[in-house]
Amino acid sequence: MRILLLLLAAAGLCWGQYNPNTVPKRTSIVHLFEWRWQDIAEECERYLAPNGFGGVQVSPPNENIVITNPNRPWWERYQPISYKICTRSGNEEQFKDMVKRCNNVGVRIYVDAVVNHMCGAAGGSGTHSTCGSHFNAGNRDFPAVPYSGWDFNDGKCHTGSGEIERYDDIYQVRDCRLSGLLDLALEKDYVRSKVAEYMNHLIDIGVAGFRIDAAKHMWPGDIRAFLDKLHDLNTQWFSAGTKPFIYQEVIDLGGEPIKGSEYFGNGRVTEFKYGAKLGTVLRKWNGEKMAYLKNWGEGWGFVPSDRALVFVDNHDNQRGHGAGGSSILTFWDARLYKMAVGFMLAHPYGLTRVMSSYRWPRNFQNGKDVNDWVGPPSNSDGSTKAVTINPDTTCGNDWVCEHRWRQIRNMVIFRNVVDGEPFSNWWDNGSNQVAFGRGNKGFIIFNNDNWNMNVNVQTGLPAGTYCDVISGQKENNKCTGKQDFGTLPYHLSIKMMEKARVI
Ligand code: QV4
Ligand code: CA
Repeated sequence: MRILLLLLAAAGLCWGQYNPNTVPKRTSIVHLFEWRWQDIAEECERYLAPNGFGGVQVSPPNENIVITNPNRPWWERYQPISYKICTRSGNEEQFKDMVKRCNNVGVRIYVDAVVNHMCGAAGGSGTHSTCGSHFNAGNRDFPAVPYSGWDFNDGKCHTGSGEIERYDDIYQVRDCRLSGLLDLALEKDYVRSKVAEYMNHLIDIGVAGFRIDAAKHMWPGDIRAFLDKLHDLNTQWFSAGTKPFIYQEVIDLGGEPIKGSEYFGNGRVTEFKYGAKLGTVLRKWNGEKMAYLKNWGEGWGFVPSDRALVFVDNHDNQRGHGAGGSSILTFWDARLYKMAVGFMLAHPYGLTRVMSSYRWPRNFQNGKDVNDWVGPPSNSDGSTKAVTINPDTTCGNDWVCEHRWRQIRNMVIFRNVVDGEPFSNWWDNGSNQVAFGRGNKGFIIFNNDNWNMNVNVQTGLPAGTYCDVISGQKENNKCTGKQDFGTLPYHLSIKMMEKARVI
């Protein structure tokens, strides 16, 4: 066996980058968007570990530009100034404490790595940065890394503006500026080494993997080159030789020459078709209906399940950025959103990521939310507000905490319980009432028609009394929600041939 491993290693086949490195039977991750490190550490201990969450995607931890017009937008964190660990979420000590405390309770940390670019070309010069590092965007001067003019793609881009102008030209998508962001020359070993140095610093602290931001805008081979420079994970929490989990943000809704599959050699990819299609089906747009979900997954043209990172919405498309358009369901559409997340967590396809957001003052003008830039809940000095927990376990201070909604938390647990069980016993009424099981471990029923559901279905479960974990859960050996299957509220009602676990 050792010979084979040595051969694989020699061939640079550093496997394992598809594996989230979670502790066994923890099958979902949650994106705690814009949360402070100290709040994440507390959430790991008080909520995520006890409820079986596998890990947390955190916002970019590296120093970013400070933008004051508009006033501290969330997206300033996607404009790096250096790889120092200091942002509105906290400093390096707080980051280290979070990683240690979360790992110690078996909750992993995944870092959003913004390594395709630095700040916008019009970012100016000075020390308006979250760590006070000096920079001069005009001169491509980032002394805190250091990067200089030699380290950017200016000369390689052939568009008039220097920016990406067309997505059907694979060269400009990679070598020109995305929205004016200074594009790093990742074919250079020096740049690859600085990126790897940053990621290795995080790996040595104890992170379990990375979201590669704007991966579509980097050549797959360049990403591979810096990934090959990465350390194995910290053996304080991971077995020797464990590789960092990699999932790459590649928006591929079809229709462009760049495909997600080009990036499979590096790790998983984000499957944006998932949320876009599921939103269309649950909104019943374009004649879509839940009965069509019978072959959900690769049958709908998605990437292979073991290469997919899936989600209903993400931090971009929940506010009209990135991809997915108006079909995307978010916490603003609570009932359908719970149905969508419940379906995602019950279905075996892909590695599932739950979004956890903050509320902002949406203001639609001519169909566009002019407040899509608004940053996290913040104090008058611009610092991010703490995540407070209400007596009813919801969050205060305008943190939405979708991951704490009973239906979503319980479905995260459901996914852990049915992990490894086959998709089974599909039933549908040809419209929007569907049901399916996961082997003999779980069963779920949806009613998205606007009439009652009154059928007998095969669940595959052993006879018994089961708690409905959407309307409640099992507490002190009792069901706090429904347990018989008389007439449930129309969105979830069914008569069972046998006792089944209504989820
Ligand atoms: C604007 C113009 C430029 C002009 C520039 C001048 O568009 O043409 O040159 O001003 O300064 C912000 C502003 C944007 C501005 C840019 C540069 O919104 O108007 O350019 O800064 O100053 C996030 C936001 C962007 C934001 C960016 C940087 O979504 O609006 O741009 O952060 O602050 C594609 C990609 C995909 C990407 C998605 C949004 O394929 O990879 O667009 N998604 C990821 C992240 C996303 C982030 C980035 C990439 C960039 O998920 O959050 O963009 O890191 O689909
Ligand atoms: Ca690029």
